[in-house]
Amino acid sequence: MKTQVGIIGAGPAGLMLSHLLHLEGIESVILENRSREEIEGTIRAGVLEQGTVDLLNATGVGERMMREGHIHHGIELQYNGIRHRVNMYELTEGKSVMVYPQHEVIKDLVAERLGAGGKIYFSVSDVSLHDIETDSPKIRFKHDGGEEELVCDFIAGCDGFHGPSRKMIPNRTENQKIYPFGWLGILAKTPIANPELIYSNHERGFALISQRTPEIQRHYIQVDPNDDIANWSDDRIWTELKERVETDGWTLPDGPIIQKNIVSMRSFVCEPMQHGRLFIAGDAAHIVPPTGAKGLNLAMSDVQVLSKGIEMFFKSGSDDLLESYSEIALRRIWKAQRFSWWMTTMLHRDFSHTSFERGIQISELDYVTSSRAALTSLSENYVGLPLEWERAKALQV
Ligand code: FAS
Ligand code: PHB
Repeated sequence: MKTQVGIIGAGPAGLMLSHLLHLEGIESVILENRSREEIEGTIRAGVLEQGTVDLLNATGVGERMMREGHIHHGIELQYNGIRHRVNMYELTEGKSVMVYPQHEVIKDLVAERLGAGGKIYFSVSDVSLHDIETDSPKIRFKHDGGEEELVCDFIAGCDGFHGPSRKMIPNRTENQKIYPFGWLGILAKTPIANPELIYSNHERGFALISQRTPEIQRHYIQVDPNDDIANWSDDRIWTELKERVETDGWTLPDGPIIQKNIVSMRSFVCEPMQHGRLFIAGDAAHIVPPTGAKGLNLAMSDVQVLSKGIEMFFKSGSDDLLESYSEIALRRIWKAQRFSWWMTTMLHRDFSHTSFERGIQISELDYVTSSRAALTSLSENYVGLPLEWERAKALQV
């Protein structure tokens, strides 16, 4: 089997890359080790930056998002039982975010790819990468019980944090921070709790009130990352959520919890993000704690730079932009890492903090919610910083 770009992983990164390449007449094949139903049913991200919304619309896969998604012009920060609205729309001269579930984005991209004759092999196994330092790297895999080999010009590793691609980059640096807290996330059948997301720093720990549809809501509470979900009855979860977010005159609607799980939190960056003809993107190269809602959006910005580089290679034979892929992508990644780390440390309760450190944390919230400059900085990061094309231009590529 032969193609121009072999893509491992049908997450947001792999699917959007294949779609962008297709729009430039470049062929790709996606290899995914889970089934279509599984990837279209995985509950993960929920907030899309302005740039991701614009990308989905500009490439013709935004119609359902615009119909079913919710545009949010602000978020609310809460501490000491008081809520403070961040008017991102006003502070960024008209930018906002869209609440539209990741698995719906996946459904839209899979439908688009298959509808356009794109090749996605689901439920493959034993994926391995070979000859990545040559001009014809290969991916070997099993599918329908048969041994297959895909010969490519480039391999894009979009296989998430636990995939094989990153491990093929020799002499890489893995920068990591593990946080002493995790998130217990729920999906619940209740009406929308609040018109905008609420990020609450409470004595008992962080809480986030988010949403999905008019009938299904997504909420998170800070818990011990090693805790067992079996210790968390639905009643205990609602009691803790209400304790951390309710204010005078505002109560949190509860209801049946239809899904709950605990995730640990880390910051992770792999440098470089390429070796030979292998390029990695998305969670394969970096992980952010979800507090800044950046993971999915970073995957989308990585593949915009990568697809431009591949397009330039096939159209002009120049690999200048590809040579600088890591450098360009990492500039935006580190800025998103900084914002996600900052939001996480400002909003989560670190029970090892001294009273002085706790005082500093509360004063940080006090400063941020009372300074237009700080609110503008938070807003421009939350709605999404621009892609580093300037850097590409500076590199005359
Ligand atoms: P993905 O992990 O999504 O996709 C990788 C794909 O590769 C998967 O389909 C996997 O099955 C496949 N794969 C893996 N190994 C393979 C192999 N050996 N062979 C073939 N295929 C293989 N981000 C946000 O922006 N906003 C949020 O609100 C947000 N909330 C989150 C909440 C939670 C609880 C979590 C865990 C994450 C959240 N994220 C959020 C981050 C998340 O959305 C990721 O950043 C995003 O899925 C990254 O996309 P990909 O890089 O495509 O990786
Ligand atoms: C979500 O809706 O899943 C969500 C929203 C905002 C975050 C993280 C997750 O920061």
